[in-house]
Amino acid sequence: MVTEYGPRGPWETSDTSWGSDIEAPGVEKSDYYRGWTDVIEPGSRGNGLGGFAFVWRDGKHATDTWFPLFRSDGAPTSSIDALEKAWTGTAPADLGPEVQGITSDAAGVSLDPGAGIEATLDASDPEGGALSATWMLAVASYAVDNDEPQYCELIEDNALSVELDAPRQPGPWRLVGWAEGASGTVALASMPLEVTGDSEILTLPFAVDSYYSAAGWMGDSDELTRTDCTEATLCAPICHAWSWNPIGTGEWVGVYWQSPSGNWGDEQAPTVPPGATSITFEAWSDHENIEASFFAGMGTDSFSVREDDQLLSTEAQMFTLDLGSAEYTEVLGAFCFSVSAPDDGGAVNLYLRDIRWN
Ligand SMILES: [Ca+2]
Repeated sequence: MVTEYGPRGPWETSDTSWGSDIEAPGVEKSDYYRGWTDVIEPGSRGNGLGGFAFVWRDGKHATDTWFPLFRSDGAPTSSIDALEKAWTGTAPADLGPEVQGITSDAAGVSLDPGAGIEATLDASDPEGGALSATWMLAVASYAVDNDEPQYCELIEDNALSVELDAPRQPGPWRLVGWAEGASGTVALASMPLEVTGDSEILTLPFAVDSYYSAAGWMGDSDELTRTDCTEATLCAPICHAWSWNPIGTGEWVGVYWQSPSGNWGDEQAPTVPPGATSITFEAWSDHENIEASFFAGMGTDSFSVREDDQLLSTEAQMFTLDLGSAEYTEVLGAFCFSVSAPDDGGAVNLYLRDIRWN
């Protein structure tokens, strides 16, 4: 019995010179599943009981690509074709794309922020069918052990060859290309990118989730748990969902977005250039009239903006925090919310989406 089998983990594969994990392209992942099912097929050694393909679920988020056999929007990957053949003896009539990798002038080089990149997804359909592509720029991390949504952005070009701009924020990134054929089955290749420059200085405008973590839990946070936003979209603006079961009426709970994660003031915070005018975001709840406060700036920050008595409803609403007169430089707390327990003291779900410094 093989209790789980699949592609090698990030801890087993080679890294780039700057330390990013190198993810196997679609064909290589399919080969791992095929290889394992050949070995453990019942009868092949006389004692095989079978095994569990790792892992039979959707990606939790668009950036959770390493192990899931389904993309975050539910599309099956070509690795499932290999499993179907192993399990039933018959491959699907219309096989998914075979993706060998990405060819790009940005492979293995240091990029300036915003540099032009050309990339081609080396993909084909086994039956010779047409393929389209979905490209995304994502943070280098794979969310293998992390439920927190991570930043990514879609590139609005569905051709197998694209031109795009490198991220403007220095750091390790990756370019992910998904090929899709008529069957709806998808397969990816993933290329690490290195953007060099001063990573302590952010570039406006920015999505708060691209540089800050929703890690600073406060108040009645022992009763706060992460849940999922229900959207099954690919690389949508990051949506956070929490379920809070207050220990009583009169309680409150809050979350600060921090950089780096867990920084309450002991570590250097990123510098944000002057000129930001507002912080915008959407917020809602599963209850009507949940009372919320929204703020930015904490601890050693040289500014503080705050809006109290904001009411959340069951529909997503856009909120704005005015930064017009805020004199900030390093920003420790880029965003924060707190909410009060509902009048009945019962459990409440909270949603925050697409938090941006403009
Ligand atoms: Ca096909």
